[in-house]
Amino acid sequence: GPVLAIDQGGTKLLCALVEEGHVLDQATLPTDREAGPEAWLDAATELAARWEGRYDRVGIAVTGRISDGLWSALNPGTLAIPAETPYAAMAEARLRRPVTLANDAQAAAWGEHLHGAGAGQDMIYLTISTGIGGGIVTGGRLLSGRGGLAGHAGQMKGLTPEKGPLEDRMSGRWIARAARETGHDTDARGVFSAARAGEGWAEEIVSTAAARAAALCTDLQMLIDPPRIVIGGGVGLAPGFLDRIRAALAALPAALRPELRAAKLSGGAGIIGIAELARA
Ligand code: ADP
Ligand code: BMX
Repeated sequence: GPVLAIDQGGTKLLCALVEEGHVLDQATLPTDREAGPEAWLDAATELAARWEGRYDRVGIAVTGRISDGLWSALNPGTLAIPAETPYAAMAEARLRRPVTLANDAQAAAWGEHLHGAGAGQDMIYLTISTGIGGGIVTGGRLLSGRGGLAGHAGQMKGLTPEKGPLEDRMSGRWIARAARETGHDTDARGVFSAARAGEGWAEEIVSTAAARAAALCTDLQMLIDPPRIVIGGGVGLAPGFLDRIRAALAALPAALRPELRAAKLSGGAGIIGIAELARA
């Protein structure tokens, strides 16, 4: 039967009723970033009320690290989750159904693998959104790792750990911050539309983010060498962004060049993936 699927991101909450890879109905709310886990669960419960009686399982995909049903932030700037929040137990008590909890990008990787651009092959999924998250599927298995870290590409620091995680230099939050630093008070969406309108400051920010995302993709290709890297997230799927990443990679020899695909489930990858994980 249908699964109640919840995707709690740093910017938005998406809830849906999902059956066998299909979204039957969905509803969304902006994330109240200051509110905390109880209030985020309140918001999800409120959205889910319209489907009461229609599901017997719940899947929750969240930004942040999941280990043994406990939820923690790696980057509190993406969302400030208190350390080791017992979210699976909290959600089970509230929704009175078995709850499966996983990282959002890992869940989305699984969704794209089964029903989207992953085409059932080995793949890396990269979401470029509030932060940057990732998921790895290899040999038909979704990797979660020892304690939930597997795929956290945005948390890598490369050779400049003092500058913080890579996502703080190319995510949606970075784009908004870079805009503020040039005197433009807008979010990533605003920066993309200014770039389309030909504004130089915005063009510069978008192309910097794309060049950095391209470098991250080449590193991931070296690590796993997957047949494809699937790109999702509000920034990743913004018009023109994938083409810019591809352009930045065009000069690479074919053996080193990542094969990039846009997430076929677009914003629904997380809810479809977590619904599948909850059914298993
Ligand atoms: P979440 O991080 O909550 O999962 P999203 O995947 O929608 O949510 O990512 C949110 C980020 O994507 C924000 O920084 C937002 O400004 C940006 N974003 C959303 N839509 C667009 C768009 N059409 N163009 C550019 N940026 C976008
Ligand atoms: C990261 C990290 C990841 C997450 C990724 C994308 C936290 C709170 N989140 O900073 O676990 O997968 O962001 O999350 O440490 P999104 O909200 O941008 O989709």
